[in-house]
Amino acid sequence: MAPGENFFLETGEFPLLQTFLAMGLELYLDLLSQPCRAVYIFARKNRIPFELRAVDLLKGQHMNKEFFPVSLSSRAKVPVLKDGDFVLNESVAILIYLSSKYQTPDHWYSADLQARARIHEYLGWQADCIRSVFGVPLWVQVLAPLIGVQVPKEKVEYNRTAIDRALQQLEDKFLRDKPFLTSQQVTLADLMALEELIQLVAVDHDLFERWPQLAAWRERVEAFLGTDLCQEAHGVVLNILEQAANKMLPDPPSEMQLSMLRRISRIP
Ligand SMILES: N[C@@H](CCC(=O)N[C@@H](CS)C(=O)NCC(=O)O)C(=O)O
Repeated sequence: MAPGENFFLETGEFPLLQTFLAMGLELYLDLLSQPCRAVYIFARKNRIPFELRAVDLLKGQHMNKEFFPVSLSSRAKVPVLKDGDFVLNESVAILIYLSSKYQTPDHWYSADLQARARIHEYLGWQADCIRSVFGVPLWVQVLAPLIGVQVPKEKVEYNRTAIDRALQQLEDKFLRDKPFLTSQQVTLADLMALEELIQLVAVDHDLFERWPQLAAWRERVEAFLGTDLCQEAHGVVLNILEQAANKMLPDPPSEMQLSMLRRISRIP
């Protein structure tokens, strides 16, 4: 292991260590989730020490008090940050908290008013135009079939159109002729966008071939983050088709199936 690489810990077998570290930073994450990967990569890249509390969504662990105390999130969603007694939901809030508390390099979340406003402009747009759209193909191809559901063709078509529209806007409205989405350097916007795009690539490996400008942007962001970190963080989701084909994904428990059905019914 390279020096400085051991800054996160899994402490399940060491209760004393667990108690000691409970005073420090804990991150409840499942790397299958886009916002969780953004938080994970940000903490790792910035060498922020944290205890990883892995929550396997497909096994319904976010609904199980043993893995995910109710006090952490009224909505049973990851990511969650716990810093001593302070509990924080929402990936963007978590990223901003970490960037301020650990004074990460300014380019991530610039102190410059207008540069910061551009990051929020992107994040607001992403919440409207990407968040509910880019995750759908994974539901169509992997998650819905896990519980025996097929998403209707019209919805799949509608989603495809919405994805293309959003990708075009990413290039035209945000990237334009800059190296990164909102500035000349990597920001929280690039990290959040990359993780949403990775969710698409997981089930459409050739996606970036059709979007060369975005492909070049992805290369720049990943080169900055580091290949090893990206491979580690993206490995789970990028292998999901293979795992599904080999029947290696868990059967979601019944309480999880209900919430999956609700999520599928919200696909427009
Ligand atoms: N807006 C939230 C979204 C969190 C979220 O939707 N998390 C999903 C995983 S991507 C989750 O925990 N889903 C579990 C469920 O809804 O049952 C954020 O950015 O943190």
